Amino acid sequence: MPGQETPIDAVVVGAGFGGMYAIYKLRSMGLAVHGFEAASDVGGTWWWNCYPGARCDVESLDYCYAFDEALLDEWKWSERFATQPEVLRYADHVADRYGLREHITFSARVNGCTWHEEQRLWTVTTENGDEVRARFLIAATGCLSKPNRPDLPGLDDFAGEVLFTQAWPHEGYDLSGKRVGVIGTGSSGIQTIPVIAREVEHLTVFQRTANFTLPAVNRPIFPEYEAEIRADYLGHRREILQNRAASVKQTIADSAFDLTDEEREAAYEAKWQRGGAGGIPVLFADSLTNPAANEEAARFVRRKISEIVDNPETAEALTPRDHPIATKRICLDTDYYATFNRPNVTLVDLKKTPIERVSTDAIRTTDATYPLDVLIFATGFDAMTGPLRAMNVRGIGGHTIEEAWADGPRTWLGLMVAGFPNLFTITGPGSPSVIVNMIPAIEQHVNWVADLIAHMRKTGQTRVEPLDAAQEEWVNEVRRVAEATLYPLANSWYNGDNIAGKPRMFMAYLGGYPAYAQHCEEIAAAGYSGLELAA
Ligand code: N01
Repeated sequence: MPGQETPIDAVVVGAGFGGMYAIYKLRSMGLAVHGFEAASDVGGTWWWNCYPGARCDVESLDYCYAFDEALLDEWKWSERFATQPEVLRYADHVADRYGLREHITFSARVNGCTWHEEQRLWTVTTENGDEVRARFLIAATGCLSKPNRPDLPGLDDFAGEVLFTQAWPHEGYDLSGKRVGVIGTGSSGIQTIPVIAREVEHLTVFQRTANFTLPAVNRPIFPEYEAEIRADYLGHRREILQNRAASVKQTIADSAFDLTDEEREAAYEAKWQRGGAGGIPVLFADSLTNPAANEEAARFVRRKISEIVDNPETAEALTPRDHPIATKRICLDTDYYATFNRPNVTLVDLKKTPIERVSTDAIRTTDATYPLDVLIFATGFDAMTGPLRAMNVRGIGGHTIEEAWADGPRTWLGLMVAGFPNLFTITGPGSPSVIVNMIPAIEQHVNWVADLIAHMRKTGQTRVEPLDAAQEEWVNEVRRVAEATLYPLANSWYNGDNIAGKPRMFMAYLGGYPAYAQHCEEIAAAGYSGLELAA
């Protein structure tokens, strides 16, 4: 911990992949940097979300840092889609290899960040009473780190165990012989349900919205494929960064209608069998802009559900009909739909029969009572804005980020916020972040911030803030791009719909990684246009 008297160069909040790389990068430039992390170790989302079945849904060989070729070369992934423990081992390895832990205070949740205009410093405090002053504040707080924990009527009366996928006990929890309920069928619920169904006496799944999920087809990594990538790993990384999602290109045609009906069906079937990131909707570039193209993909998956699920009533309840496919985050699963053929699994359709009350040992819906020993919430997050709002960030004149974002998040490139000088939001709202491969997105953000800080130091500047007009332009651009797609048609966390009272606004930039990265580079090349820099 740095002394409280002497200001340091930068405070980094969060020790997930964003925070770890920010600490490494800024320290390698000779800056005095300190990190705070609420968890007891590194890993961020991969530290917290250690529920059974948690697994990455980006191919392992691409879900890793590329800033150091030696690190790329030495780390071996065992599966196509790494399990949560394996990703956490990777984070642990990175922390050890670059000596990051000594610069981080763990189990220290930041509860206040205040800008002091005269000194041009941020004061950052934690719940433990730590206090540090720094020139720059790097919020590497993640997009999905503030949990959404619904307050169901009677929940306090429940005498059984209540668990949360996003804060699963690290020592594990023995569910065998238990009657278990899961609320939530997003990525987390869909990953955990098939795994815990095999363990429990009975599993009741409480589904509010049927979600599209596609087979991951996880397996060991094909050795020939790995050898091909490793022959020129950095070249491979440069290549995938040319693709919208900063991962391996899957798109085979501009339009679903460039193929005949038979060809399209065969392409969907081949992708279903092959699995992989993004799944069926990524095959055609118009899947998320043309409703008819989207409907082709949706129809294919709906047919698969009806073929896999034995009970027609259950199959119908599992069939999404209220949003275009992939406009809620697409899920990748292993045996999700087939799990509902098990005799020990019951699906409850909360749209038809909502929860009335939780009692000491059951959930009562409008038509039945489901006895439970354990209740698991897989109910998601106050995404993107939640983590930043929770830090009580106060900018110029003591104004809070809460106030600045009363009508939805307004940022410049997802990186900075007018009224909050010297604050950088890694993968913040308005950046491509959650829509693309996160680790390359993090590296791009951190590198850009590091270059800006280097430029400021070289030119003797101590304060940087986006111009209001530049920020408005970016906010409008993010909106314009989103409105040209089908994404706004879904009720999703992308739009803030999952949190009562949250303003509706599409929170990620949908223009793709290459366009975004190029835009950032052009801004830097133009002497940081859109920013006000001051000595
Ligand atoms: O959360 P979610 P998640 N009563 O918001 C339901 C990433 N991730 O943790 O759809 C009843 O998607 C809610 O219902 P509805 C990934 O980006 C990645 O699963 O709002 N139900 C929904 O079914 C993902 O998108 C990986 O109607 C309630 C569910 O809870 C993001 O994290 C793995 C409810 C929440 O789904 C979030 O995923 C896991 C209530 N009161 C997560 N409130 C991988 O890399 C909410 N729900 C694979």
